[in-house]
Amino acid sequence: MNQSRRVVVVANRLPVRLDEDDQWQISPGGLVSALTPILQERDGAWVGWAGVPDSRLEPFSHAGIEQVPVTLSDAEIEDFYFGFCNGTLWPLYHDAVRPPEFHRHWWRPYVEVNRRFADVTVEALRPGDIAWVQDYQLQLVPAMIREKSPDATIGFYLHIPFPPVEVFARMPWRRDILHGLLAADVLAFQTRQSASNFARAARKYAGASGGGWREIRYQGRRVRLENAPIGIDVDSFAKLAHSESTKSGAQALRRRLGNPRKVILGVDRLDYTKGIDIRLRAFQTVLEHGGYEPGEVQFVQVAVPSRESVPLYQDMRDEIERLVGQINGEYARAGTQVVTYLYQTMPLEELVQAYLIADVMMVTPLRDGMNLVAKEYVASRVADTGALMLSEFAGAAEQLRDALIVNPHDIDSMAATLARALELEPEEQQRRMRLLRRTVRRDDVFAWADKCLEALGA
Ligand code: GDG
Repeated sequence: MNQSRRVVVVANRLPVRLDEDDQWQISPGGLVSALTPILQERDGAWVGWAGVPDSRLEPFSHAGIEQVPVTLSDAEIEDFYFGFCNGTLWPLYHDAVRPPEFHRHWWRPYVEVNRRFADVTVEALRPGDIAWVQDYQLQLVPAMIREKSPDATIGFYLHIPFPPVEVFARMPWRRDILHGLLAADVLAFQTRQSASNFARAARKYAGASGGGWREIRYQGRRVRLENAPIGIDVDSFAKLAHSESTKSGAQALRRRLGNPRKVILGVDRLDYTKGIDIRLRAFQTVLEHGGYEPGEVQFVQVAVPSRESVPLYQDMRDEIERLVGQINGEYARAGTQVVTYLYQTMPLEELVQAYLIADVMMVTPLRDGMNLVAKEYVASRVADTGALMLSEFAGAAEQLRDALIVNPHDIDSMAATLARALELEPEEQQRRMRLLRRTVRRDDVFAWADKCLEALGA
């Protein structure tokens, strides 16, 4: 195996963005921190949009990586990104928890933008390179690269779920999408379930053959399917959790909340897939049942602003804020809230402070590719205390079997599990957290990148 094959990552966004002083800065996040050392070592490149409309930028080098910008116009951001990606694909792939919209005037820009990403990638590829395409925004790119570079090694990773074939069936352009993906040599998914959903769809709607889900044949080629759950940079969370400044910040945060006996935490992008509203209703049900004095228990919800121009997201925000007001109106006392709601992005250190004070972490999406917040909470709980409530519909549930697994559609059972989690015995907390921490550490983001790249012969 050639150890030094160059890797060209192709993703919707570049790993860098312009700050207020017009300087390029690395965008923080697990994917970027996992891939940066790999690309640096292999003299790799990253193809993506720079985050500024109509910016016609030449390739440049930053952090030892060749950055290859793709230009998107304002209209394309509207129709490709907010339209087809987030109005069609996002809800459809998350089990249609909201009705997906199908518009031909969104599909055409999706094809055009995918074509532009593929063309820029073909330019950047040298013989022997690996093109590694990321996520649902770029599903046509593998076939578009293959057309122009028939011998290229192409990988694709889907960060969100691939839906059951009965749901995927609604997609008017289902054959085009399957054809786009099946040009890859390796298609990797967050869960076994997603890989097997894809294999079924490929057989049913694209004429692919082969039993099982590990390998299928399409137009005379073999396509390998991988179950490769993404992880986090565990050490960076553990290090922050051990640091004195994080620990004292966490104590201060708990004091600011009025030193409640129990803290429950939710951290999500504000998205209708994350089940924030149902989680609040479960908390409300626990309060209705009594047993907690005002000030004894606090629910902290961090909701990171996301896709704010999309009406479905505005509706969700209104609904959540109405519920927060209703619960506080009924159960708070002057000076003591029961729900602290933060519609903002926190610095990472403050996020870890929040993880450190959370006796119960509620991760209850209706559907989620993986959910990294669940793993970050576990990695931060270095004292082996606390309880993780995890939706059975998060990809993470295939791995984190020692969490308290819940059905996020069942408010009463969630309330019962929340009541149990709040009073979980210390030995039980420790037993579960140790096992969870072992799993999260073993399957970290570096193991994930190795698995994907090894499958590609990197
Ligand atoms: C997609 C898939 C899949 C959140 N609030 C703050 C903050 N965050 C960070 C978390 C975490 C990330 O955002 C969220 O990642 P998730 O995995 O939970 O969810 P998505 O954004 O929907 O991600 C998902 C993921 O891709 C990776 O493949 O797991 O299923 O939907 O890292 O820490 N970070 C900071 N402040 C905040 O307030 N600094």
